[in-house]
Amino acid sequence: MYKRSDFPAGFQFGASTAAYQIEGHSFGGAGRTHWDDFAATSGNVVRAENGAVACDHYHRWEADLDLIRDAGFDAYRFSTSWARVLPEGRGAVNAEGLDFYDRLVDGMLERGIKPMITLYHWELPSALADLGGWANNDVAKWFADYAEIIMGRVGDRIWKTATINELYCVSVLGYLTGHHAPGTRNVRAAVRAMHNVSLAHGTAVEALRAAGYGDLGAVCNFTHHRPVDDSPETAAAMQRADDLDNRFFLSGFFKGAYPEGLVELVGQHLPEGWQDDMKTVSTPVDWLGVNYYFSTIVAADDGPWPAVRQVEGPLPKTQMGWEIYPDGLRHFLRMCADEYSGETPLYITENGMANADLVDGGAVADQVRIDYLDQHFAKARQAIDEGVPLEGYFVWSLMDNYEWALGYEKRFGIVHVDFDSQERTPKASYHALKAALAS
Ligand code: IFM
Repeated sequence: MYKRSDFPAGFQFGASTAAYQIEGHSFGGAGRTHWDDFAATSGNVVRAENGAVACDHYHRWEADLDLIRDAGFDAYRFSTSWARVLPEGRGAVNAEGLDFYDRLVDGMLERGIKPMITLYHWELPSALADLGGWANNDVAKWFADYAEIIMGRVGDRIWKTATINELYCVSVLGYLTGHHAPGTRNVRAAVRAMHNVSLAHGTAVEALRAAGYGDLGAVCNFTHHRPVDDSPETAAAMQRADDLDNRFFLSGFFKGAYPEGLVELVGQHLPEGWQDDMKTVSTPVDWLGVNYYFSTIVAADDGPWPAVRQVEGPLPKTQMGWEIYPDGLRHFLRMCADEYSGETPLYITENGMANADLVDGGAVADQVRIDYLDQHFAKARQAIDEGVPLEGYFVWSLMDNYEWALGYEKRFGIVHVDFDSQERTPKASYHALKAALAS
């Protein structure tokens, strides 16, 4: 396996998680979220599972931080829950929630782990969802206010700050496909949400910068596409898919404009005066996070925008059914640096795979994950050799957790979690990473 010593000095290795996926949202006075509502609606989530208990990290965080330290990770990418800090989304603060994140950050520092915070990883307070959530223009201000509150408490000890995780998933999966909360399927709401989530990112960066915080970043997810054939129809579908999946948010952040083709097709749904917001959307960031998992085959579809269909591909697949295509990681690192972010430092903020892992005799043999990680390390290293300013890699995820609409059965962790007993069992991949980071 690639080792720490195969990467430049100072390259940071870390593990990622997210609040709703691990904490246990029924503990500590957290407010209701749109994921609780989505999961309580028949047919949305496998077995209607929710994040009420999840990995019980709210009570087990010290042992979980020990696992991060013992693996030799430099940093921990965690997220704070908006609804835990502000149960109604605005107004009264839940002091217990702020105290929890305060202890958590101190716990990282005590263990020599750098805290990388993500301010929003999908648990919108239900009270704000009632007002239209990300489809409501006011969400940018609401989000920036929340960002200032949480940073006011822990920001003095944070290594790096990301605003919103995977703006694509927040807006497109939440409001176009309806696969994620709030489960809306409406093109107008979706396009508005895409803009509003971009504006919320920029508004928060401006507010935090003005308040004196630095090392502020954005985190985008990317999907690699291969054409089903070489027809002009497929080429056009590839462009629509790329604009929507990979370029919309990057273009907003780094060019202050959205892809022309996309604006031509659905720009009529953008909120009035959206052009005036683009200065805020593109307020400079100090780093960019790249989340990458898989590739897919794209074909043209007859339906309305984006008129794209995915075709089953031949490559080995993960438990999610996602095709493993390590060179996609290099592709997007190059695309970001060459076409958008330039010299801005990049971090791979998520990469990993789900596997149907089982504990056998106290061990979990996940060689397939070790291979996956190693192949992606090779591509990260290649990108650095090609000149990409890549400064770190975070594995998704530290431990098995709530995989959103797919409930608890998709296991992404390098640590196995028994969701009945909450027992943690480091997998072979955890031990392999530990050895790689020690050398
Ligand atoms: O579990 C998710 C995470 O919340 C966001 N990025 C992708 C992961 C795997 O689907």
